[in-house]
Amino acid sequence: MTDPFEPRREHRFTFGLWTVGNPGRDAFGAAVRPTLRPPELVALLAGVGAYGVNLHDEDLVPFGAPAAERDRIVAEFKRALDDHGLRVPMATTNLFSQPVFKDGAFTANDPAVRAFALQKTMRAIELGVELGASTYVFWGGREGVETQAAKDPVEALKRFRHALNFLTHFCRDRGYDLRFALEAKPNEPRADIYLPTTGAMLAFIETLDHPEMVGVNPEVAHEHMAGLDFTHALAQAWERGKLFHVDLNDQQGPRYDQDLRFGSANPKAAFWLVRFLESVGYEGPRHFDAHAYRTEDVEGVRDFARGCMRTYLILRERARAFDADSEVRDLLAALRADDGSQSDVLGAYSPAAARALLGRRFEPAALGARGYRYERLDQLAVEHLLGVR
Ligand code: GCO
Ligand code: MN
Ligand code: MN
Repeated sequence: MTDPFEPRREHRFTFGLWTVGNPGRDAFGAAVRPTLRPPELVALLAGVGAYGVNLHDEDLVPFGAPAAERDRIVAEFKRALDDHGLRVPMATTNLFSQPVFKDGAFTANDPAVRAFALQKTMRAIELGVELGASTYVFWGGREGVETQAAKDPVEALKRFRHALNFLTHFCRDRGYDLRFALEAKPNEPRADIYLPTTGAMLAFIETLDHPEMVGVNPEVAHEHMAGLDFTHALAQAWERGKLFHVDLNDQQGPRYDQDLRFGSANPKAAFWLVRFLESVGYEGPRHFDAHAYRTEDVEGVRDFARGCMRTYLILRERARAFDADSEVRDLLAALRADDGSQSDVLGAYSPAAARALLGRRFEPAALGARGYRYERLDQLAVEHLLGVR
């Protein structure tokens, strides 16, 4: 029998070069795994059933590499993609590793740093387009502060807006068919980062010159670091047609960004988010922005990557089983029951509807006495999740 949870190309799972390529370096210790070259990472991902690979400019081309070297590296990478049938759906810019970006990039106080950040991003966009990317991610990296003395927060927003406007105009001028996806994170590596949540990004997007080109890339860990519900972030983005990309991983509460294997820390939150993505018909890539435990060797990295994808597929199956369960269906039908008796006042506003509503008598005591059966419903979800139903 074929394994229904075996990841395959058609599932559209993607990983960043920086995720499976993470050699385990952290703030307290050195690398623990060999640094695999990008073509080797392409082979590794193809071997575990991924659909594509995403990258920062510097994951592929070292910072400051001369043009000839860049072209050689890109050609070799493209050959590896062709040989293994992998795509590059998303690309992004590293605007955080080099010392020049220690005060941020688009929001840095030094105008020369801001201009350099724009130039680096334009070149990285050219690289992404050359590799066939259709989504371009902007994660703020160091766009923040340790002290409010450092930057005027209103000015910082204006700078960030200027940069995004400049880059949308650049893409339109060049005829690039790219959509931008803004990724929020509340903190790390700066003490506080601007536009810290997906909701903040969504409000900001409406202030841009070309909001139609710009959506979001919510990340599980980042919303959880802010103590927020990830499915709500997804829903707000989806409802505005702004869910352009998603970063799947896991996180144990508000602490440093852990980038854990998808579903490994909060399987229940992962269950709800998979159910959401599948039920609304999200068609973008399912991107894993996570990395293997520092205890792992390269085989452990494969275990990690397979684990992310298998857990997604298992949760998808569990969510379908939950929604097909007749007891769940009955409970949900009862919750959604509507006898139409309020439809005259719950439609669009009109003076007549307002008059009708002001004159209506309600029975708040009776309404308040109702039990909603959410305990039973949630227990059913838990039992499906735990595999006993
Ligand atoms: C992080 C971020 C990054 C971004 C990546 C792509 O917390 O480090 O999640 O991994 O997703 O830079 O923009
Ligand atoms: Mn992250
Ligand atoms: Mn991310």
